[in-house]
Amino acid sequence: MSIKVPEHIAIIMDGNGRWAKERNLPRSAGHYQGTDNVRNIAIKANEMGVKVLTLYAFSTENWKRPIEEVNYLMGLPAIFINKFLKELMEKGIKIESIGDLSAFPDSTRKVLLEAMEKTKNNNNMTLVFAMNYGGRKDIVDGINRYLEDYTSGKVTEKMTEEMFNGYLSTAKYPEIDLMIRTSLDYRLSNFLLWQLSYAELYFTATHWPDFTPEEFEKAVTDFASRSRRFGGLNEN
Ligand code: V0D
Repeated sequence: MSIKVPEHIAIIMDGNGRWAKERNLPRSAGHYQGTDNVRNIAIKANEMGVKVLTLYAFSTENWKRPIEEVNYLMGLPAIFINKFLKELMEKGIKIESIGDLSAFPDSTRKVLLEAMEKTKNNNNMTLVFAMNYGGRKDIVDGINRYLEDYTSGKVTEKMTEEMFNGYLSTAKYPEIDLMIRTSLDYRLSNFLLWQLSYAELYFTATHWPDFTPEEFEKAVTDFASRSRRFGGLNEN
């Protein structure tokens, strides 16, 4: 029997620092290793038929980290793109982003915007990087955009849940089916708050650099069996 593959998966890629500490390496080594793993999991997700993979690369809270660490993180998009853009093109993977890019250094923003431009006609999976993203900010920004539309008369209806989806940064993506968090913290940490309302949640103790394509497949298979048990009447 073929399994029902989730259309949209979101991941909190936690544990790079802990992975490094356990090996007496600097935190940057964990982030570097984590960047390679973004490639491994994205390739696997694409092969499995996932349509959208949203990764929490940088939260609005991450600015509070030591300056050296923030600076190192700012260089990761370039490292990733230089290493893997060719492969993303070959596999038809498109890069997009959510979150407020205006706070990033010009060089980081440029790398991201160029990668988005180069991959925009790729049509297999969309790899969405949540960068300087916060779930509450997404909701409040959506409210303010609605307020503009309402006061300008562009919209006359009261708000509904359906309409509100359209005011979020994720408006064009399908509903999130599965959220994975590595490194065993049971928190949402201000990730996609509204969007995760109905998602299955998968938590694992594995640190992000050690989270293999095989374990990713297991998370997806678990999702498929849970949605068969709790889903509608038409499956089993
Ligand atoms: C660090 C683990 C890929 C979590 C993964 C700016 C935190 C590695 C990117 C990336 C980060 C972003 C945009 C893009 C291509 C790649 C990335 C950041 C952190 C913060 F177009 N990994 N990655 N960006 N980490």
